Amino acid sequence: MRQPTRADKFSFGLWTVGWRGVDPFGAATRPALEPAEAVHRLAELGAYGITFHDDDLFPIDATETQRRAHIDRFRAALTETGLVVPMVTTNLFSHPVFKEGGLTANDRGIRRFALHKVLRNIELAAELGARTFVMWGGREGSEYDSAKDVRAALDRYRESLDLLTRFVLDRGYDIRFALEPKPNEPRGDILLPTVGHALAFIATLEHEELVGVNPEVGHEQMAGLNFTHGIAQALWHGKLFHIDLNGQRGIKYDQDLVFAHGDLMNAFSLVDLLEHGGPNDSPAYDGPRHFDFKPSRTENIDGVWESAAANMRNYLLLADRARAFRADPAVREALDTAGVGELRTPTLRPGESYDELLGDQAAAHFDIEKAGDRGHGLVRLNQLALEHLIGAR
Ligand code: GLT
Ligand code: MN
Ligand code: MN
Repeated sequence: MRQPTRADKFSFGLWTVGWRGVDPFGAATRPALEPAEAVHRLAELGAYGITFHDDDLFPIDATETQRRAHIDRFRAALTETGLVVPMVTTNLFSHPVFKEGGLTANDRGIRRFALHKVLRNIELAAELGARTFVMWGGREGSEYDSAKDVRAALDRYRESLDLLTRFVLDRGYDIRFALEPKPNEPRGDILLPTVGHALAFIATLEHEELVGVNPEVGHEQMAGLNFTHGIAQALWHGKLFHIDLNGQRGIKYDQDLVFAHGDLMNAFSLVDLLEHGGPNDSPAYDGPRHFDFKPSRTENIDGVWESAAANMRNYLLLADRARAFRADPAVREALDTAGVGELRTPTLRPGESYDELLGDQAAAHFDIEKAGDRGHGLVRLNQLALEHLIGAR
C-alpha cells in the first residue's frame, strides 16, 4: 500500500492530535502539544493541511501582541513544512461565556461578542489563505424545551450567517462557510442537528451560494442515520463544502474514533462514493479529506501519531478496496442485476405529460405479479462488497 502524499489532501484539526484526553470523568492523560510540533509531525506523516480554532492557537484573552506572536510561530512552521491551512473555525463553546449559546445565546451581549469573535477569526482565515470556514454550533441549543425559542434562535443564526457572507463578499475574501451538524453533546439538543436540517436552513439564507455543510461521520451516526446517504444528498445539493472523517460505533456519545474504526461497511461505501461517485467513476468530491478524531486517552504521544497515520492509511486502504470492487466483473454483473444504473434513466420519456402516462397501456397493465416475484440480488451485491472490503476477493 502506498504512503499518503500531499495530493491525497489529508488534513487534521490542531484540536485532534492536540487532544489531551480530558473527558467528563477524568483529567488529561497527555501533555500539551505545541502547534508548531503538530505541523511538523503531520507534514512528516504525509498530511497536506492543518486546521484550527482561534482558541487552539492563542488564548481567548490574548493581547494583540500575544495573538500575533502565536500566529507568527505557527506560520513559520507552515513555511518550513509547506503545510497549508485549508479551513479555519471559531471556538464558540469552551469558555463559560458560551455555556448558554454563542450566536443564538439568549443574552444579546454574548451574541454580539460571539459574532465579533467570528469576524476576527475570518480575517485570520483570509490571512492564512483558508478557503473554508467551518461553523459547529456545539452550544447552540438547550437541555430544556422551554429554555429556548427555537424559531427566534434560527432567526439569529440566519442573521449571523447573512452578516458573515456579506462580510466576505465586501472584503473580497475567497471563503465559503460550512455548517457542521450534530444532534446533541455538549447540549442536550443542538440546533441544526442533522445534514438535512442544515440544508433546509441554508436554503433560507441571503447568500446561500456561500454556505454549505461540513458533515461528520460520527455526528450523523449518533442519530442512527446513514452517513453515506447524508453525503450523497449534500453532493446532490452541491453543498458538500468540507467533510469530517472519523469513526463511531452506534448510537451513543460522540466517539471521534479513527476513521474506519467504527461502522466499517459505511466507511467503505463513503470512500467509494467520494472516490467514484462522479461522472464515469470520477471522484465526487475534491476537497480536503479532513480527519476530526480524538486519539484515545489510553494512548501516549506515540499513540497519537500512530492514530493520525491510521486515519490516512485506512482511507487509502478503503480507496484501494473500492477501486477493486468497481473493477470486478462479478460486481458489474451484480450491479446490472440490481438495476442500480437503470435508476439514472428518467421515469418519464422526454416531454411526456401526465396525460400520456395516464394513457400508457404498458404502465397501466404492468405485470405487478412478475415484478413482485423478482429477486433483486442485493444480498449478493452486498456480499461482494464485504468480500472486497475484507480482502477476500
Ligand atoms: C469540536 C467538535 C468537532 C468540530 C470542531 C469544529 S470542534 O471538536 O467536536 O466536531 O468539527 O468546531
Ligand atoms: Mn465528533
Ligand atoms: Mn467535527
